[in-house]
Amino acid sequence: MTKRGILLGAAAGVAALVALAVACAPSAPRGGARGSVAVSDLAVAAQKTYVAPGDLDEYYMFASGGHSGQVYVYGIPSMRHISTIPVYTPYPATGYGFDDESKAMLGGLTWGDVHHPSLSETNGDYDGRWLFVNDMNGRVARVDLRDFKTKQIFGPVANVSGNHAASFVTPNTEYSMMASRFSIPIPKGTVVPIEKYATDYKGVLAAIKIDAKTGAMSLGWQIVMPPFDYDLGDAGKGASDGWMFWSSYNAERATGNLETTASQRDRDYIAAVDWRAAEKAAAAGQGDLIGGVKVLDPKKVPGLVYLMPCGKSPHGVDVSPDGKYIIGSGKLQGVTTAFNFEKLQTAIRNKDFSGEEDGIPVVKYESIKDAEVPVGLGPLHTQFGTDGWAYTSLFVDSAIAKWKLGTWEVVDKVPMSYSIGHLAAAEGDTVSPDGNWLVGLNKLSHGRHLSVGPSQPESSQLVDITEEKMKLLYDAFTEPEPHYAQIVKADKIKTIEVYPREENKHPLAVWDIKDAGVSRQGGKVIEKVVAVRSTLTPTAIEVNEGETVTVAITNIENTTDELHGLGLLDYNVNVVVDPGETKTFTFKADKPGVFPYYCTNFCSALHQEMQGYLIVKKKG
Ligand code: RUQ
Ligand code: CUA
Repeated sequence: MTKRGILLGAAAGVAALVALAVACAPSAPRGGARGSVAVSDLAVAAQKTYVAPGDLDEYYMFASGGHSGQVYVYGIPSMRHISTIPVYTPYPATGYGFDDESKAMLGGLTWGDVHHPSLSETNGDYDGRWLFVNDMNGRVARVDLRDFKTKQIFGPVANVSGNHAASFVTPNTEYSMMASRFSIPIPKGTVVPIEKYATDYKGVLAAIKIDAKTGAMSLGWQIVMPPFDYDLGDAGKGASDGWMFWSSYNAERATGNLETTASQRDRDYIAAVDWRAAEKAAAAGQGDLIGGVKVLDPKKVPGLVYLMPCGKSPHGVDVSPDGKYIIGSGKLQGVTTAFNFEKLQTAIRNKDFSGEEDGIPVVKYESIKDAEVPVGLGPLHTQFGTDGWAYTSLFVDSAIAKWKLGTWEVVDKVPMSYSIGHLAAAEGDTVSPDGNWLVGLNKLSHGRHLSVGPSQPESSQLVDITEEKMKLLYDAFTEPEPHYAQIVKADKIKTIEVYPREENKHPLAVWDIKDAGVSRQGGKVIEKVVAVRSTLTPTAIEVNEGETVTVAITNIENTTDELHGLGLLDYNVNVVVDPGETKTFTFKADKPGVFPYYCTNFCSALHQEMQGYLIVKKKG
C-alpha cells in the first residue's frame, strides 16, 4: 500500500499519531525553533512524513555525495537513508573498489566529486533504467537501476577539465552532457603561462553518447569555447528539444582572485548549443584533432553555439517542463531571469546580436528575455511543479521562492533553516513534475541536530508543495555533500534481488562445490571459490610465496539478501558477492604464513563458521 493509501485507510492509526504528536508537542521546543510553530502544524507534518513500519516510501531520492564520491538513496517522504551506491570511491561495505572488476573501473583514482545525478529519460520522463553522475575529474558514471550498481565509469574525457556542468541527459537519453569548469590549455599536458589565460586557455563542452539499449557511454562530440567557467546545464525539452544550455561565470576571462576579478561585468553568459547541429557536424568529420579527439570550433562551424547574456555570475540554468522557458539565476542578484526559447530562435534568425566572443554570436539580452522575476537574494536553482509553478532556491535569503511561469508573480516564500543550495522536486526535471514534494539541499546544518563536533553533517529539508503555501515538514541530516538530487516515483524502478544464473557469463564462475579449487596457468594461480551457506569452498588455499593469485568467488545462493563476503586478513582483501554473482580479486602472495579468511556478511546461524585459511608456503 502506498503512503497515501495507508493514510486514508488507517484513519484510526493516524488519529492516534496526531494525538501523540499533540500530546508530545508542549514539552518539545528544545531547540527553540519549534516555539513559534503551532502544535496542529506539527501534527500535520508528522502525519505527512510518517511512514509506518513495513510501509514503503512513495519516491526514491538519489542524492549526490559530493567528494565522498558516492550516491545516496533516500526514501521520500520519510527521508530515511536506504542505501549507498558506491561510484567513484571504494566502499568496503559492499567490497566496491577491492575486486578486480571495480578496481579496473576506478582506474587508480580513489576519489571523485559527484555533483549532478541525472536519471535516464524517455520522452522527457524518467524511465527508471539508469542514473548518470558526473565527477569533477572529467568522468561520468552509469548506475544500473536494476541492481543499483555502478556499471561503467567513462573518462577522464580528453580536454574537459573540472567536469562540474554535467551529467544532464537529453529527453531521450541520447547524450549525457559535460563541460569544463576550469578552462585550461588544451590538450591536457600543454603548459601556457597564466598571463595568456584570456586567449590560450579553453573551455570545452562535450556530449557523451549513450547506447539506447545498453546504456554504454562513448564520446559523441566536443566544442571548444572561450575560457569561461562552465557551471551548470540543462537539456532543452518539448519546444526546445535538441538544444542544450550551459551557464557560465567569468565572462571577464579573469584569473587570480576570482571573487572580485570575475565579478566585474554585469552579465555573464548561458551557452545555448544546437546539439543536433553539433551531432551532424561531427558525423560529417568536421573538427580539429585535439588530445586525440575531434573538437568542433564554433568559429569554423557557425550555427552551433550562441551566447545568452545572463545576470551576474549565473549558477543554475533550468528549462521549464514545456521547454518554453530557460531560467537563469545570477547568484549575485535579486532576480532570476526567464528567457523565452521562441524569442531566442527569432533573434538567431534575425541575427539580433549585440557582439561576439571568439566568433560566437552574443544574442541581445532584451530580445530574448521575458521577465526578471524578483524572487529574492542569491537565486541558485529552479525546480518545477504542476500548473506552471516554479521554485527557486535563494542562498543568501536562505529560502525558497514560489512563483508562476508566464505571469511571473512571486506568491510565497518559505525560509530554509540554513543556506540552501540545490533543491529537488518530485519528478522535477521531467516534462510532468508531480508537484507534491520539494527537498531543499542545504549547505550548512549547524545547530539543529545532536552535536557531533566540528565536522557537521549536511542538512536537507522536506517541503510540502501541494497547497498554496509551502510548508516545511521535516529535517534530515544527509551524507556529505548533497549537491543535487533527483526524486523519482518508486514504481518506476524495477529491481532484481538475485542475479539470474543464466546471465552470469563470468568465465571463472562455478556453480557446484566439486568444481571449486586451484589451477595453475602460466605461473599464475587461479582459485575458484564457491560461497553458499555456510562454507567458503575450498576451506584452505595453498600457494607458494611470490605467486600471483586470482581468486574468483561465486555466490551460488538464489535467495534474497543471502550475501556472502570474503575478508582475507593481512592482505587487504575484502569482497562481497550478491546471490548469483561472481567477482575476482588478484594479489601477489608476497608474505609467507597462514592467513585466515572468513565471510564478512552475516548470512546464517553458522555464519561464524564460514571461514578458511590461505597458506603461503615459504620459498626454497
Ligand atoms: S552546484 S548549489 Cu555543484 Cu550543482 Cu549548485
Ligand atoms: Cu556467508 Cu556469512
